[in-house]
Amino acid sequence: MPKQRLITLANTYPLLFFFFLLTSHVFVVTSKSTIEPCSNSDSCNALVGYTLYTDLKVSEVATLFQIDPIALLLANAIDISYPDVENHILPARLFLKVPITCSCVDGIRKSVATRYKTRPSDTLANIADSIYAGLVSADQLREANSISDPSVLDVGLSLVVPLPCTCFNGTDNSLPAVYLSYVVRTVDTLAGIAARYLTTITDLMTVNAMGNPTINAGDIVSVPLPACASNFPSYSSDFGLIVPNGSYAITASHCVQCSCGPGNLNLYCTPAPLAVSCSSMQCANSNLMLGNATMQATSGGCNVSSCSYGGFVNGSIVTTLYTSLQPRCPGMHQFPPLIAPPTSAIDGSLFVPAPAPTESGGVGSTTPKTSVVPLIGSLPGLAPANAPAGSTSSSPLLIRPLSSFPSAIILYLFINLFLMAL
Ligand SMILES: *[C@@H]1O[C@H](CO)[C@@H](O)[C@H](O)[C@H]1NC(C)=O
Ligand SMILES: *[C@@H]1O[C@H](CO)[C@@H](O)[C@H](O)[C@H]1NC(C)=O
Ligand SMILES: *[C@@H]1O[C@H](CO)[C@@H](O)[C@H](O)[C@H]1NC(C)=O
Ligand SMILES: *[C@@H]1O[C@H](CO)[C@@H](O)[C@H](O)[C@H]1NC(C)=O
Ligand SMILES: CC(=O)N[C@H]1CO[C@H](CO)[C@@H](O)[C@@H]1O
Repeated sequence: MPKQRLITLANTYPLLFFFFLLTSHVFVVTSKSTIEPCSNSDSCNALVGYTLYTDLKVSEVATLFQIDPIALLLANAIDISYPDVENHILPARLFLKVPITCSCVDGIRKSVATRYKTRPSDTLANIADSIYAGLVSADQLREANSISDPSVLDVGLSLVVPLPCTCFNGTDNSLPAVYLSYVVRTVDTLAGIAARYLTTITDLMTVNAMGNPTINAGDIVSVPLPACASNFPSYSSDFGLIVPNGSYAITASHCVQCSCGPGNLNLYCTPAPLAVSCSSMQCANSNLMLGNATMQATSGGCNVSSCSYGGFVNGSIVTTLYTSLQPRCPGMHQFPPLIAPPTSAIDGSLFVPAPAPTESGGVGSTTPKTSVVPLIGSLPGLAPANAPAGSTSSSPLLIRPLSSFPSAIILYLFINLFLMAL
């Protein structure tokens, strides 16, 4: 039930509205989300878990969140080499991880870069609950856009859609992590979420400052995902890049693609397979390209030279040549498995874990773009960088953003009822 309608009703017919409230359960349903206080103006990479409300093209989902369609695909390890992949139609109820930038706004972490253009027959409730799948509430939309009368929503308004996100210093238990804001469904349990994202109930309870493991549909839980951090200099435009295990990211104006896992959590970057013109990706004083390595077995061990990505600075791709002597020569680099653009949403929920590269012929699996990337295992100089946008994170607060609304109305109704009874 759209809450803005309830407000109007409450002002006009308090008694009637009170009985309506008694018979509905609107006022007991309050959602919780994890709020991270912040003080810096820094930002971090974060993800929101989004379930498609209808069939949408890749580019349409990207437009909903004002993000790059390629970034959306790669964050979900979807193969971007499919022809016309941006116009591929994704099925309703598919679950996607949407990469967003998490900022610090009015002292708390949130993302405010997303705008939605209202269409005929939109209501705040349907924008919040359906189009943005519960990532925002109608009340939050009303507040963020100072809408005094939500019952009249003009067509073509550009609404700010505040999205929940957390950074927590880019770490979880001192290891690099990216946080996924996950909207709890009726069928979810904390144990189920922990199992799906390979974490523990304890960790989820700590991250979300929960006193007990109870979650309710509509709550938004922050889920830490192990990730590969970068150590680009602070003046690079992709400073703080951090890529979750099992996924890819695009950077340097679509010239460079970085991936994380599965063998280790060292960020691994190569030229991106997109037809764009790029500055040189060759390491100085060598014939190695980004991601290339040479190995030479010597009596003292394996002499490994590798060409690594060092950030995007003033429109140039920074490359660094690392040479090291390792006990033995690393094997071929394993990439996170890519999946074909999804055509059906299994069980309306999620991505089944991508099949391991060895399980050839797994459903929808495709081989990564080996054409661009011959590579090796652990590269020298690519240790996890411990350099996410360093924020000072204080402990999280669990608040109930909607709770003030129903109690205020209920109080108002009681007063009205009392006065009428006199
Ligand atoms: C990264 O993902 C791979 C494949 O899903 C998994 O085997 C590995 O344990 C993960 N690493 C971490 C640190 O979670
Ligand atoms: C390792 O290889 C690099 C480049 O191939 C070379 O410059 C260097 O001298 C070698 N180091 C050793 C210890 O062999
Ligand atoms: C980037 O360019 C600006 C001016 O265009 C210059 O002041 C700055 O030093 C450059 N930064 C680097 C790291 O080269
Ligand atoms: C933030 O993360 C860095 C490494 O990424 C770590 O050195 C630092 O202690 C962390 N700060 C806090 C407050 O956790
Ligand atoms: C020597 C070597 O491995 N060269 C490769 C470096 O990477 C480029 C593109 O990533 C490949 O095309 C080269 O074959």
